[in-house]
Amino acid sequence: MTSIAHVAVIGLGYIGLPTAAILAEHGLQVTGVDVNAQTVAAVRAGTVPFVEPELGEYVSRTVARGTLTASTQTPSAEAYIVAVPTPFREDLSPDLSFIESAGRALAPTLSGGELVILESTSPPGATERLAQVIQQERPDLATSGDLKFAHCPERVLPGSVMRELVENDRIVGGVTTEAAEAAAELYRTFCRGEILLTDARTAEMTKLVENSFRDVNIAFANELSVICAELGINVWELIELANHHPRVNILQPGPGVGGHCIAVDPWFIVDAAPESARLIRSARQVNDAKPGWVVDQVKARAYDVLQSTGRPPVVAALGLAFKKNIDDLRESPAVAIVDALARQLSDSQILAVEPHVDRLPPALTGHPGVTLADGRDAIERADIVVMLVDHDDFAALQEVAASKPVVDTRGLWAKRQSSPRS
Ligand code: SAJ
Repeated sequence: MTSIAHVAVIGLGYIGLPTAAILAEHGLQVTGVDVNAQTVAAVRAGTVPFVEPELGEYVSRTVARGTLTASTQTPSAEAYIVAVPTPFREDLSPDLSFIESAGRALAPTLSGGELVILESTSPPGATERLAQVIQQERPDLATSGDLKFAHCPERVLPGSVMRELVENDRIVGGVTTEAAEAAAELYRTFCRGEILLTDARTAEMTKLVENSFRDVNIAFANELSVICAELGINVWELIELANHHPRVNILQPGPGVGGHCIAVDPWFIVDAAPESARLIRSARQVNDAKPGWVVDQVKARAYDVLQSTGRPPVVAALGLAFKKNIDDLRESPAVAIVDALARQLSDSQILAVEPHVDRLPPALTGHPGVTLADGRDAIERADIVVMLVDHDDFAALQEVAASKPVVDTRGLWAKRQSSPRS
């Protein structure tokens, strides 16, 4: 059992808020801290400022019970969990400024003996850097050496966060063994998975490696999709067949890799070891090049339509989210592709279909040729169909597109088998 009764969770985003709510659900007194006053007001009112299944119930219940509160100011607490963003800069190096300012904001509230956990995905050495920032602010506590620092990366999948927080195994890396053990006890209050202890740098690297593994595997699939297009082979069937081998598990090609993690975290490894991280860098480049390849595929078909009809084609773009069955359009390759098509086929009309949103994202509102449309209607009006997200809703629309040129980047419709030659 943890002896910690009051936790401050700094950063009420996709990870911080669920973590705050689940700790509060298990009886700890939790203060969620965020620089955004609107986020704080939403949580105080028992509501959630973004979509995540089940999170709303946890927040409203714990706020009503009084175990979860929110503030723009960091309070004194026995443990602090820092879950702020770690974006990368233009030169692809990690930006630790949010972590450092969280450290500076919490330093004055310390009195000695507290546990400070970094949850933000971070390059190796970031937890030690956070410790350094805090110790510089509080030289009085630095010498006594009894502040405890640990890194506990999250690995929950957006859309299943509340379940995965409880069920997933958890890596806990301490700057000292004592810190790792204290952090492990805190996570045991709600985590039913195995809790594995290590040092802070290994924990930081573990998280980066997990996402890089997936990125490299997806890059392999994306490279295969380009090769197969050249060779006239159905890549979906190819991967399905190869995956019947007991030791082969190739992921799926797509229009590129989106989201806030897999397309970002590998760069932290590249930045930390630029000479040696050759495969990891190359995978990022392959995945980042895929949207441009998709645009070229659509443009080739647009040229054919223009040649045969004498008018610019209407394009139906199916899906804008960064992956299937979610409403999150941020860092989405589908949005980047529609944006590029709108620029490069400026006389064409582009009918963007995204059943999970009711308005276009800001990146697309500036293009007069792009409008949000219903799936069936868009396909019926289109000369070319480009499938960008494999939302379940789109599976049934294959027939409507039967007679049209289709660029299926996800294989939702193209997963048919080739027939053997007789
Ligand atoms: N994608 C493909 N082909 C695939 C699988 C995914 O093109 O076979 C694309 C998706 O369409 C999407 C992108 O990759 O654009 C990322 O989607 P994802 O489902 O692979 O991952 P995220 O970003 O939603 O969540 C990942 C997860 N990491 C791993 O599975 C190793 C999650 O467990 C992490 O907690 C999360 O990153 C994070 O926060 O780091």
